[in-house]
Amino acid sequence: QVIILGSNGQIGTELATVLRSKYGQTQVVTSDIRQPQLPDAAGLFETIDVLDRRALHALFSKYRPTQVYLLAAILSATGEKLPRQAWDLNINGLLNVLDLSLEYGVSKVFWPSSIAVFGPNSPKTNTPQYAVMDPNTVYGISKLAGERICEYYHLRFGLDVRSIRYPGIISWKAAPGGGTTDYAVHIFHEALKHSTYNCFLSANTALPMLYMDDAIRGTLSLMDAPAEAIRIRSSYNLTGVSFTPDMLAREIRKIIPEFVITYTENDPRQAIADTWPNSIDDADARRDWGWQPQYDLTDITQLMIKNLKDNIHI
Ligand code: VAH
Repeated sequence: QVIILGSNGQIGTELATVLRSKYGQTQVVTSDIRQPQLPDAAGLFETIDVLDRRALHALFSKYRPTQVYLLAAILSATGEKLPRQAWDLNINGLLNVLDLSLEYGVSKVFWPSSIAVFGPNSPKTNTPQYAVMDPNTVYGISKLAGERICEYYHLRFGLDVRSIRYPGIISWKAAPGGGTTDYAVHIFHEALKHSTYNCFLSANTALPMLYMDDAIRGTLSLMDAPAEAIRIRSSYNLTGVSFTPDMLAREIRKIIPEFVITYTENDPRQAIADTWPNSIDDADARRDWGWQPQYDLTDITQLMIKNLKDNIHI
């Protein structure tokens, strides 16, 4: 069986659907710290706190998972409001899952890192797989430390743990929570509701982004690759397309001509975004396990507006 920890989140929600279609409805157990808003279709949901080691032990004992996806985390902006909780969840949650995965012989573990592992002195453009990494957010620091811990558990104990440095992820099914890149999701909701959006990042803040379908497909490609193909056990750089709020607004205006974007000053998320890369070099993922993004900015804009209109009844 497959267990997804943190299945209520932006990625977990969609990963659950795709993994259930791949492995079967009853083969995927979803779990999070609280019940999902919509009852779980397959009914295999467990309320669990990944910091509760005993409860996690009971979960692994009950389901004997062959794969575990750990998506429970506190993201960048929220992490700056709750630094100790972010470090605790992001690191001790990971350690609990890695230890139990070893104890129960889990064959594969997935853990998401982030381009937030790069910092103010990392190269900004086409940031390479290996670079100076001086993240100055608790989220980025915890993800950098987490990468080193994953690589250690692989090298020292032989655990097949695999990881991707996700850029900002854009999706319509589940709202993101507490991220810095989330402007690129909120903007679509606001554009459809009010034809205007007050953006918390400046017009020329370029960030690497990825459409959710690309992120999910990339994650499954990584997890399905033969172990010997995985040459990086910290975490793979990955990206789809880089753009600025101004570029995104122009793309939206091709569909909603009256759309107007305005910009707030001094939002704390600007300082976070300024430490992150503008674009990412993901050559290692392309070479090792055939990564290739499929959605560009035009595709993303068209799909977000269409799907939000058809499904969210804005
Ligand atoms: C965040 N969406 O904004 C996450 C992600 C690269 C950004 O890690 O914190």
